[in-house]
Amino acid sequence: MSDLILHHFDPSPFAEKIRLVFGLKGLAWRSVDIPMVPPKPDLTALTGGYRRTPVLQVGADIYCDTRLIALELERRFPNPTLFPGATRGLALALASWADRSFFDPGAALAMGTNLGLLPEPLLADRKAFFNFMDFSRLGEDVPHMYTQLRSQLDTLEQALAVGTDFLGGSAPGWADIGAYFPVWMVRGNLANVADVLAPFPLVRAFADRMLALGHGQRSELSATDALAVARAATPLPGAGVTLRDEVATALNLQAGDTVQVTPDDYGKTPVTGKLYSYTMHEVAVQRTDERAGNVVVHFPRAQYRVERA
Ligand SMILES: N[C@@H](CCC(=O)N[C@@H](CS)C(=O)NCC(=O)O)C(=O)O
Repeated sequence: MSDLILHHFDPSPFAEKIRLVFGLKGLAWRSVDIPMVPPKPDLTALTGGYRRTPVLQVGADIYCDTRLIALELERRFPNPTLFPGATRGLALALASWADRSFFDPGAALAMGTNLGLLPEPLLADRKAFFNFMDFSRLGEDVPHMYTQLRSQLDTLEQALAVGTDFLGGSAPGWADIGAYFPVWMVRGNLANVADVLAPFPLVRAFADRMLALGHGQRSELSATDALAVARAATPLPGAGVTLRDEVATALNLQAGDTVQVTPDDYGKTPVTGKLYSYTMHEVAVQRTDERAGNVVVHFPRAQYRVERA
């Protein structure tokens, strides 16, 4: 099987989710360090324009968004599972809480308390990118964001109060990774993190258990070599279009039509290609790039818009 290649940067909290999946599943992977701000020409040669972090590459298949990357890793490496104790549906649903309600105040605090330390290009980019943050009041909003973060930390504390090591019982899974990654972010970014976490002993112990999962076996790869891997590989056949009625009737499309796929929340850069797969949970487009060759770019179906290009 081709190598797993993660395109990411170390401080990325969303990438930390996937590094923890590698840890949980004990996987070896290649790490390509990508820039924190555009331009990201080597990444977008693979994705066709998608710029968010992280992106998983396996040969000539490119997987965007942590929600799809997790499912793809589960499909390829089912043991140990990301969904212990029949938590699959709940864990997938919980991602909306983790990625938005819990992550947002943590991200706003990480930015708001470190405003003076952030490089100007990063600040300028994120102002336009994080459309859910009000940058004009990031500094003055710090106390408010603490209240928001604390309320989510307490929600997690209550979930852990049943007394199990992890949310689904004795084994860690995707639900835990979602619940933990905002804690990982604030631990790394807030100077007063000991005070912030002090009222939540179960969260602190849980975070230590999550940290112990590690990141699997990581080795570095250059972006140029990752592009060469894509060029030399052939994309997997894919699932085809399993929801023909939905595609034909609701979207007025057919397999092979030129479409664009765009995140519906933030970082809304469309990716254009030929419709390759369309299932309940995934949409994929095939595209050709001078440096990456013939690639298939996969996205989650939920929270992405598919339309004729
Ligand atoms: N829904 C996406 C969100 C990813 C996301 O927001 N990642 C942040 C980094 S933690 C990002 O893309 N920042 C801007 C960038 O890297 O260019 C996912 O789950 O992968």
